[in-house]
Amino acid sequence: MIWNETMECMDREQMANIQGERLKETVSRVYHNVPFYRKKMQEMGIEPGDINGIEDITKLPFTTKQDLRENYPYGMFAVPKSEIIRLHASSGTTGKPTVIGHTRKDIDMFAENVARAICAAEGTRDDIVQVAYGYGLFTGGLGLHCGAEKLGATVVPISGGNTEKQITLMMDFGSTILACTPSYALHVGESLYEKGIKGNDTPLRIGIFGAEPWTDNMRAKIEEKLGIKAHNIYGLSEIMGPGVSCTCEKRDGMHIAEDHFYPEIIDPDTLKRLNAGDTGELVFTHITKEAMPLLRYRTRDISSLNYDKCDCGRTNVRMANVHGRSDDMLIIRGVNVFPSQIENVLLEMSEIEPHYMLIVEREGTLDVLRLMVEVQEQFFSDEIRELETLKKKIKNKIQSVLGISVDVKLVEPKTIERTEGKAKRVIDKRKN
Ligand code: DLL
Repeated sequence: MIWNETMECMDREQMANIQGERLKETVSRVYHNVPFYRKKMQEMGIEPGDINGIEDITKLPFTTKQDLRENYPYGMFAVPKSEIIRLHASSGTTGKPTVIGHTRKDIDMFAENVARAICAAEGTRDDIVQVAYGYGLFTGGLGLHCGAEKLGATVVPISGGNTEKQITLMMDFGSTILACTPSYALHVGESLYEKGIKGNDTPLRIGIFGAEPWTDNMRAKIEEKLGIKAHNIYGLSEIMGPGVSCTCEKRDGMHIAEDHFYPEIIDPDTLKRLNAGDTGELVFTHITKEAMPLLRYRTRDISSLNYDKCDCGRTNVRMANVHGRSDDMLIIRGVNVFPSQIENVLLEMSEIEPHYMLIVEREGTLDVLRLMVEVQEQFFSDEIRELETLKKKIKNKIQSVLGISVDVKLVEPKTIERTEGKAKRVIDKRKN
């Protein structure tokens, strides 16, 4: 089912007109209400009157996370504080968090877009949605919650963690959709397996997973363990939260709610806008947001855009799955690697469990990449020779596919810590 056929299946020209109108209105609002934007635009010599359509977006300034930090906590708000009904904050690991405000209309828009996303992910009002994303300042829990309610599905607001209880309630309540991070989904799948419950014996049919990068190989593992069809949902707190985009039944990219968030792909070095299909940094501009509209917000996420009409009937642009952020990229002795590339190589090997950790260190002047990976119980024999052979196999495969050498350490299943939220798979000790 398509939740909002008018907006999701609109003729592209008509969509561009709507986007243009909404952009003009937004630019005028931030110019008059947000000193940060007025100053930036004045410095660039532009005024709201210079924006006549969506194609003029390239005249506008970019916004970065640093800009939000410098205006902490309320400096970017475009409405009086009395209009704000909810605050969220992004999970910044360094420095101050970034604060995001929402008016009532913004929260309605959030629910609308998550309802669209759940429908795209083949959910219906007959589903029981177990929301195992964290509730709190993180947008995952409340975001999925409001969207599922808007759709009219039944919500089980269990939040993350407490896997035993997740499983009991899932079986007792008959949850048909699990919404959580892919890494937590994997953990739930493993716990089911340990209890002797096979994927097909659960009431689950769909997974709505996101908030962190995951590869197609990881998706296959999760689907097998949980006996479901897994969908990818994307978003970020600064723009809204989950539901900025989501896969449809075709799973060939994630449809963006582009009547609310205008996407662009730029070259992160030159800041030049790239063409459709090119891979680069994803940038979003709010065109309906009230509380805190952001112009050309640099996500750091790497993706590309596909404007072809999808076989599902939607015309909304699709973004490619995000396999990493420009700041996640590791440079190991001059070679660029994303952790997801290593994940892809690893998960193609049947001997391996989908749990790994990358540690980057500097020894003298050289970068050293260490990989800790779990090996399936049956392969973890006492035969040192066999383990040595497996170690060599992993090392050679990574070397041949990615061109980097890696020190491999094989560990027993369950050695690597499981997370209920976003997985942390890289420790870069060079940064200390
Ligand atoms: O992670 C919002 C969210 C919640 C999305 C639940 C999906 C599901 P933040 O904590 O602000 O918001 O983190 C945003 O997470 O810039 C990406 O780097 C990453 N991310 C989010 N979804 C995906 C995804 C939420 N499907 C940051 N694939 C984003 C890859 C993702 N990365």
